[in-house]
Amino acid sequence: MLRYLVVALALCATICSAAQARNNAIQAIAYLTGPVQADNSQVKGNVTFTQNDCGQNVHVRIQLEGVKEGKHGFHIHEKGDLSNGCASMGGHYNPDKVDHGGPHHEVRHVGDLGNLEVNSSGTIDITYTDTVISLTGKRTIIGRGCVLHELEDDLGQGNHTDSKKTGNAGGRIACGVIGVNSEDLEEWPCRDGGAGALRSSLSILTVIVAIFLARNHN
Ligand SMILES: [Cu+2]
Ligand SMILES: [Zn+2]
Repeated sequence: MLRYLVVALALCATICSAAQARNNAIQAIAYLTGPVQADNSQVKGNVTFTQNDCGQNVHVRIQLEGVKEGKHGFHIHEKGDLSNGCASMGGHYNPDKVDHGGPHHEVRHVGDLGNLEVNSSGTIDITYTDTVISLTGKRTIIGRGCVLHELEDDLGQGNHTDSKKTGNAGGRIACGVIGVNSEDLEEWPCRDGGAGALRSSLSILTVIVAIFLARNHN
């Protein structure tokens, strides 16, 4: 009897781990564009966001062209409203109502992604990981705005009156709405704590129980 139980538990552990390994990354995309400039250049390109499971960090890939050389503030803004171009996307996404900061600061807007540094080619293709934004749960950034600014974001460290609000990053030179780019919606929205974390602890627990039972039996 016990032997069957051990086999059943081991089987369950295998199935649970298989479910864990399933490719269920959640992906979102924003196509950014800006107005055509006097020199005929235009900022455009994709920003893709990938979250491998509920509650995990988000990998952000930024592929843009037509950007002037230098540092440019880059944020998630609260609205996905393009009715008046980038101007109608509202302020930085800031559900905690705190001061503006940099991506690695303890105090920051959820939407504060810092600066993009662009070289003289005007193109950029970088990937970085952010620990605050999420594609799931109550604070999903999906449906909100992704905005590139004319100037460098001072990350809340400047003397300007706007420093603690916007980083004084100047005008909005390109923007786009963050949309779903994923077919697997099974996990949405994540429960608090994350379904991935729950599955993971369940399968570990099952393995421990199976080992314990097998030992006692022999
Ligand atoms: Cu902004
Ligand atoms: Zn901000």
